[in-house]
Amino acid sequence: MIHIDEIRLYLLRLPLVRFFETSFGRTTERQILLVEVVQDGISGWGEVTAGEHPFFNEEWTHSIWEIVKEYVAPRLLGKKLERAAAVGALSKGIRGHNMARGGVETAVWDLEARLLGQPLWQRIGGGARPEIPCGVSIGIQDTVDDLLHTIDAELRAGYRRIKLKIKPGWDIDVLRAVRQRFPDIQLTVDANSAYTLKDTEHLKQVDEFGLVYMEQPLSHDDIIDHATLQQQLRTAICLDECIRAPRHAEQAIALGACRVINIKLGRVGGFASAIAIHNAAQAAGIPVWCGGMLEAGIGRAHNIALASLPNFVLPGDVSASKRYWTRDIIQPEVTVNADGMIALPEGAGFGFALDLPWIQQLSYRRETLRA
Ligand code: OSB
Ligand code: MG
Repeated sequence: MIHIDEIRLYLLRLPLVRFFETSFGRTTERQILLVEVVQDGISGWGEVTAGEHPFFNEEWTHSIWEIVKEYVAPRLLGKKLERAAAVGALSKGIRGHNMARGGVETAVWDLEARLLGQPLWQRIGGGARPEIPCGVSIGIQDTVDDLLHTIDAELRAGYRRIKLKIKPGWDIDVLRAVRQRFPDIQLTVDANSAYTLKDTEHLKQVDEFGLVYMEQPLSHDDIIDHATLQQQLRTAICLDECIRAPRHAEQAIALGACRVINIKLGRVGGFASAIAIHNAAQAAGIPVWCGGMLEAGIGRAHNIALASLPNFVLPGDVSASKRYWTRDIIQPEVTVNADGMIALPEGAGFGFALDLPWIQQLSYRRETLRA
């Protein structure tokens, strides 16, 4: 039985080892919001995956804080629940704000697994494979030369697929240069909604590069336009931003708007929703992979558990801690072996220890919420 006595929020400032640039902007430092849920002195932890600005979706660090405090926490505190899977339904009346809800929901899943002494990956029905295949997402660089060097280094580190961020002005010519240098690698691109259907002829040029898929070329909220574009492309479309709930996955699949889905815990509101999307895609023969939001260790560990479900057959964006941080907030840090795989951890819950002194040192805003 789950009954959360206390929810503690922590806001951390954590500089990235190197800037990360997408079509909607450059990030040099993350604001990481952690959620600790406490029951009888035992803690479960979640990490909110929202960005520092409402540019990926409508959420951002400070909207999360308010939504959790005013709406999500009051609906959970003092309630008795059979299972972590029931947390999502408590905040159903809140429209949108999936990342706020997901930060809390994933913390309760971690708590439940710890209370049962079970690894989180086992708790969610994962463990389909002992290690998960990893790719990297490489941001827009200052020069094509920088990009080629970065790709070379990531391939040497063992990563199994390379995803390039693209935008108008950093797309076809860049792809041509990359393919010339690396003709055989598993390659994908992600536009984060930088194009419209007016760019159809331009986008059709990606067909010559043998990409595994092109991620979210069109508007963040438009499944129908993606269906129109998919009909005119040989390259598979992978949806990210558009898929916020199982219903969106079902609709996108039915409309032929994508042939691949990127699942992110925060974007879909937590594990229950992520598992349902995974299952719907699996039933339709659509492969999925686990996306990333530049997470610190807790979010990264949750992603590792998720990516162990059977239909996560494509390498995802979950990679080693050291690509992001000089010192992560968990121990050991997430590492990737020479074959580009991350081993599932053995411990209970998300399976890594927290570096609590480091978390305390990094956090500059804290609040405890009680029933
Ligand atoms: O669209 O997948 C995306 C990072 C921030 C916001 C959106 C996205 C990304 C990434 C990075 O691609 C994935 C990662 O390395 O965590
Ligand atoms: Mg994406």
